[in-house]
Amino acid sequence: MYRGFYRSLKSGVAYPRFRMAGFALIMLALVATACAAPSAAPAPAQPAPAQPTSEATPQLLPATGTGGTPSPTGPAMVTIKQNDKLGQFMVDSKGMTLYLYTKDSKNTSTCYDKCATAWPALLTSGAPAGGAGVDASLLGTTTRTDGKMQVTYNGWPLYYWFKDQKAGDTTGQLVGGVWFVVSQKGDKITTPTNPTPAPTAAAGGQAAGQTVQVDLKNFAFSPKTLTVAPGTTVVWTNSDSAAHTVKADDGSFDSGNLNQGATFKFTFSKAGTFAYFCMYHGGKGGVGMAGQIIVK
Ligand SMILES: [Cu+2]
Repeated sequence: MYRGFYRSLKSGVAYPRFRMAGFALIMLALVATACAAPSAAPAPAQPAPAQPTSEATPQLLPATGTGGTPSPTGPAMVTIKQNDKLGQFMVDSKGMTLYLYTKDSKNTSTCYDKCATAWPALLTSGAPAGGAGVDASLLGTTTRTDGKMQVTYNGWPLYYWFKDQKAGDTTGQLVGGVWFVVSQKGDKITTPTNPTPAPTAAAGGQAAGQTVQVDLKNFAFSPKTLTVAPGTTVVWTNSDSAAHTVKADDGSFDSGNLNQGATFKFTFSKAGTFAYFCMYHGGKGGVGMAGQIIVK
């Protein structure tokens, strides 16, 4: 539903660039004043007008400047956004996705020069603030080599990705196998982002041969019920720090132990309803941590 919204928004916007520049400034001012009111789910319509064209550059992003040496505009604000592919992940006050770099060490950025041009640091000029869902005790800062303060979460320095153009974009996910969106707990989210969005469970059945994702998060399967076409491969990814399993009630599949970040795949070739559960936190018949795949 978000995707459809963005699509219609994109095709409907055709302002001349000089008008957009003024509009973008007004939007930045409006959004800046709204920073004091944390929101768990920024409205997609709010940040989108600031980057309406495919020519949008990182310079339009909040708190960033040119050449990877952005200037902080005040205390940074981070909050949580959700989509059905990645679950809940960290964004800035305008809904722009934030990333961690697995080559960084705790509280120390190793991303400078060209790296910092592609991945502008989330800078702050004061203690960063956390919106709804953010664990404020995990927020911190690290000083970059130019003396600027970068926001950290769970020790990970946070970055933007220059190719993200609007709120909700997560095109930096898995770039180089070292950049990840950041979970509420401050860990990398390992769920793949498909370049072409697959239809969601809410949109009805899937085309055969497709792959769909189920997240194991907060001791639940998300989505809990998924309807797919025969031939669909379901990929379960454990985003919790606790181990889980994916075990069919009828025994037709069993992942065994899945630690954090581990995945399990199963291709459903026959029609039917396949109930499954986590053997540590659920049971047969939909007890506790359980879900079902409806194949039709
Ligand atoms: Cu479990």
